[in-house]
Amino acid sequence: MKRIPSLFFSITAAAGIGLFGVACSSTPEPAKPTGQPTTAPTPARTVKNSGSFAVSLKTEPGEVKSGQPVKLVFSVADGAGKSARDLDIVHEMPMHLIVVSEDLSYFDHIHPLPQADGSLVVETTFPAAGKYKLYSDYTPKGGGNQVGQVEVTVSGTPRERAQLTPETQMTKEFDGLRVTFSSDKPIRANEVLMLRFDLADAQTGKPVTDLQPYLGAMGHFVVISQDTSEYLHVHPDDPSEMKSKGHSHGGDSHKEGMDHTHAAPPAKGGPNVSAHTNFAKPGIYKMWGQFQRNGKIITTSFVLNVAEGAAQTGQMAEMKNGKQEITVSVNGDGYTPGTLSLKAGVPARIVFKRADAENCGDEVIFKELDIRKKLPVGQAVAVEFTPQKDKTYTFTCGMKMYRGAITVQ
Ligand SMILES: [Cu+2]
Repeated sequence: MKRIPSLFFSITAAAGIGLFGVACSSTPEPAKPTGQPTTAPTPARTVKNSGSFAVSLKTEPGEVKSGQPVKLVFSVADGAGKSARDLDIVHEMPMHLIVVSEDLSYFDHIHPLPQADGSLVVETTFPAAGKYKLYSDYTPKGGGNQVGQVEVTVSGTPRERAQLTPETQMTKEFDGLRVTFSSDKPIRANEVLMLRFDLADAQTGKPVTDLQPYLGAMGHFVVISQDTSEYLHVHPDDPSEMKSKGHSHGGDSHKEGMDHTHAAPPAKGGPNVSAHTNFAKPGIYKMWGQFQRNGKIITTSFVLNVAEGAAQTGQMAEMKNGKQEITVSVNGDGYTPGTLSLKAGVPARIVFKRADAENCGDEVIFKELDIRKKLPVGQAVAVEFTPQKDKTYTFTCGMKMYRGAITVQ
């Protein structure tokens, strides 16, 4: 498996500025050998995002030890390196942070809160030594959704590495909740799939109808590839899903464990929750689903084996006014055609047409070209660039649910 270098920089635990201990001992202790090579300290761990923003992480204390609380301090900067403080409140929070261990056996979903100095802070405790991956999911005003990926190495007592084995049983029980996972078609890469979770009470076997919204949705799903390079955060298609608006978390007085209150009266949900997604590449993935019932968050998980997608031959472009041109239509099935074939060195014009509002393709992002365009319904929107030899370009919708690829000859 290959990591995507532009998305992911690995930085070891010796980085980070040790300021002062949080709730733990303030007596400086010599660092214990962790089996990890130590490197010269750098001011902070910085990662580039999929877009033009970057998030940096500083830990307090600098050395992160298993079983001991640590403060995670995030700072977001725009392409020019300027602090970007104005983050949209998405699902009631300015930043969602997903923490997983390298073997994907440990999962946490927490929320760094804005401080007076513009940073976002959350306290956490890593349960065991080893490497962890942190995904910071946030949306700077007008900048679109960003995911920063950073690795943290934790010293202390290690834990045995867990095997990631695809499920053979698609019904599992978690905290009194019996969850049956299914999909509308075989799980293959590069296809828009509907993932469905049927929920029953483990004790009575009765379908659950008293699901409560959690952070403005009936469920939150996070999907991560075995190599941790691919990250997806999806939400249910549920029409009763509540929109969070203006739920500000400004100021620095917020404490960990704050109550996520909802302005609207809670709607009841269940017994099934479904969401659409699209796996970029084949392989093993772990998927976590979070639901709320009786005020308690229940985290469920399934390990999936995503098969190779059907072989796709690229649609050839046609020459028009000295440019190679292709029209791509956007609808509930994604992009048609989904694979385009272009000639190197010839200016290309790709025209997107979004048929209706019944799909999430309201913007198109060309990651490699750093191009992001809104696709108003019924309007033709052109993306122009000159493809380079032997390159592959990809395009996705804002939520990365729809994916397209361009091969260059
Ligand atoms: Cu969250």
